[in-house]
Amino acid sequence: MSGKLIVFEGVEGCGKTTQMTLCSQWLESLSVSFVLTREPGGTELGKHLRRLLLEKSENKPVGEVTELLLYAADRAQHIEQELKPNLADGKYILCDRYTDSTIAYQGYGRGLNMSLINQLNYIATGGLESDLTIWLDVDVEVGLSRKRGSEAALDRIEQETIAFHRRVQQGYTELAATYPSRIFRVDGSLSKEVVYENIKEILNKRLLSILTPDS
Ligand code: Z5A
Repeated sequence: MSGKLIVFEGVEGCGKTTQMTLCSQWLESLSVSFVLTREPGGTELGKHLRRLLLEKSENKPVGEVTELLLYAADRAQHIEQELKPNLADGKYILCDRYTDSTIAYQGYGRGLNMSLINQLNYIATGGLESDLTIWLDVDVEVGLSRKRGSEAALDRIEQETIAFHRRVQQGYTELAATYPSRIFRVDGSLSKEVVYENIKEILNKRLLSILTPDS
């Protein structure tokens, strides 16, 4: 596979969507062939799974293991239908969330068995790791207040307790310390413009320098 898988991770409201849009405009200006995608919901089947996973359903709560299996199912479909073919075509893939989200949310957040999560991640991905993961690090309160200040209603996971989101944040902190050559921390509390410049610098240094030696 000759493309590159670039993943954006972080707690709610950390700015993934904003930065992925800016990065896609940058790649376009460099004539780099890319696709934008996300988990959950990067395929037709995944869109149904995303709705089931995120809609609020007070009367029919989603069980924790069920939730884990649905994220794994979404990922397995995403890999086969989107990620593998586009990587084989040599495309850069900008992906909103991937396996580290499951470790952070279902592992650290929900406290599910980490070895089960790792096994499921492996089954779903066949071992396909990101080439580079940008972790947008913002305080949980900052991210949630950005979301609560926006028009959109909070979904099922956003409505979890602050303690849950803090455990998720702890998960990202430990993942970044464990995989320093794959996960790059970017301070997401800075202005959108500064965050974008910092991400560009990382991408340029790590992935794009061959394509764009002068940029
Ligand atoms: N999940 C899981 O549990 N397990 C898994 O395996 C996977 C996912 C794959 C959906 O994710 C949920 O799925 C998620 C984890 C769970 N939990 N929830 N909910 P999602 O990525 O689709 O949803 P999200 O995490 O809530 O992301 P988001 O809503 O798309 O937010 P974002 O993309 O990180 O942020 P944004 O839309 O770019 O920005 C949010 C607001 O902040 C917006 O008004 C911006 O204008 C503003 N913003 C952005 N950057 C800045 C800066 N730098 N300064 C000030 N304001 C800013």
